[in-house]
Amino acid sequence: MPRARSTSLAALVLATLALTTTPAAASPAAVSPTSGPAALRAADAAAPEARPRHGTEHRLPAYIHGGAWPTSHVQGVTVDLENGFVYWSFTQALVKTDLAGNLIGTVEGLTGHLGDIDLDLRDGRVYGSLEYKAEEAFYIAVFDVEEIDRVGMDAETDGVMTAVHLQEVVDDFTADMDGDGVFDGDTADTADHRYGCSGIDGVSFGPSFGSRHGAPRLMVAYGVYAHTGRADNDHQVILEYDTRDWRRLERPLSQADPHRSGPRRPEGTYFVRTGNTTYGVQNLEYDAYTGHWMMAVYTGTKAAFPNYSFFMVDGSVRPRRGPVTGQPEPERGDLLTLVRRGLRDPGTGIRGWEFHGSYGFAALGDGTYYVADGGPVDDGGATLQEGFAHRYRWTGATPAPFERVNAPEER
Ligand SMILES: [Ca+2]
Ligand SMILES: [Ca+2]
Ligand SMILES: [Ca+2]
Repeated sequence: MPRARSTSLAALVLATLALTTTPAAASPAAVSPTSGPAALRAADAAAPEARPRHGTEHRLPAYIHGGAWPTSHVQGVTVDLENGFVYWSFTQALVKTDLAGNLIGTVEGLTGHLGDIDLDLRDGRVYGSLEYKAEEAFYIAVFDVEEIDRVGMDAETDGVMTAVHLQEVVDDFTADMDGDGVFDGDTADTADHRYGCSGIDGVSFGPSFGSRHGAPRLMVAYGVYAHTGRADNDHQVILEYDTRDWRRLERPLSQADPHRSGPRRPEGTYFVRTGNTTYGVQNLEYDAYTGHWMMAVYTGTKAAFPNYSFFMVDGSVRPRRGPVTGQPEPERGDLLTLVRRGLRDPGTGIRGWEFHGSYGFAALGDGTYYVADGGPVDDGGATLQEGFAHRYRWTGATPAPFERVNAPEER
C-alpha cells in the first residue's frame, strides 16, 4: 500500500524524529501537503489552540488529517493524548499519526472489515472490531500500537496484532431464525440473523452500565441489517467483556485459517430500543464528561420510527430486566435507557439527536471530541479514501449536541 499522498519518506523521517524528541513541539508544517484539498485542510492544523490537559501541554488542533489510502472509508478514530498519537481505522488498515497528522506508521493486509476502534488506557493498546463474515468469524483485534513505527507493517507477520474470537456474535449472526435448516449468509434480505445481527462494529471501553466509576469493560455493539419487514431488529445490542484476562485468549491471526480462541460468553448482553438502523452502531464511545454512551448510526428506514442518526445511553442508569420486544418467542433481557434529552418521537417515546460521527467519534473526557469524516479523493487516476477529524465541544443542544471548534483564523 502506498504512503499517504504528498508525504515524502524524508519528511516522514524528519517528522518522526521531531516527534520522538519533543512530542509537543512536532511541527504540523513538517509534512504539510503542498497542493490539493489536503493542503487547504492542513492550514487548519497549522494553528492548534493551546489546551493543557492532565498536566501535559498537548496542543489540540482543530483539524487532524489521517491521510488518504487505497482502502475503504475511515471507520473509527481514537486518540492517545498521553503520548500524542491518533489511530485511524481504514477498514483494511490501521493508521498511526501524531496529533498534527504526521504519519507514523500503518498495519496493513487485513482482508476482513476493521470497524470502530478504542484505546485501552490501562495497557496502551488499541482494540477494534474485525469481521470475516464469509468465514463466520468475528474478532476483537488487539494492536500493540507502541510497536507501530513504520508504514506497511503486516497484520499477520509483524507481531503487532492479535485477535480474540467472539463466539456469541457468530451464534447470533448465523442463527437460522425461520428454522428452514438453511442459514442465508451475509444478506439483509432474510429472516435469519438473531436480532438482525450483521456482525459487530462500535466498540468502546467504559464502566459497566449503571456503574459510572466501575472498572473499564469493553463494550461491543452489533451491526444490524436494515430490514423493514421484521420486528425483531429494533434494538441495538451491546456485549460486555472484561478484557483483563484476554492475554491468555489472544492469538495471532492467520486470515486463511481463522482461529476460534476467545471467551465463551460475554459478561452481559444489553438491549437498547432505537428502532432498526442500517448496520447498527457504527461508532460507540463512552464519554466520561457526560457519563453517557454515544452511539452514531446510519439512519434506519422504518416509517414507524424517528430514525435519528445519534443516540445516547444513560450510563448512570442500571440495566433493567424487561421484554426484548418483537422477538419470535417472548424474551426478556437487560434493557438500557436512552438519555431523556434531545429530540423525542411522540409515537415511540424514543430520544435521540441529529449528528454525524459514524466514521469516527472520540471523546477525550473533558467535553472535547474528535469526529472523523472522509471520502474518496482522486490521486492521479486512482481513487483513495481520505480521512480527517474535526474537534468539537459539548453543548447539549438539540438537535445536535456538539459544536465544531474552528481554528482561530476561521472564527
Ligand atoms: Ca433460515
Ligand atoms: Ca463502520
Ligand atoms: Ca469507539
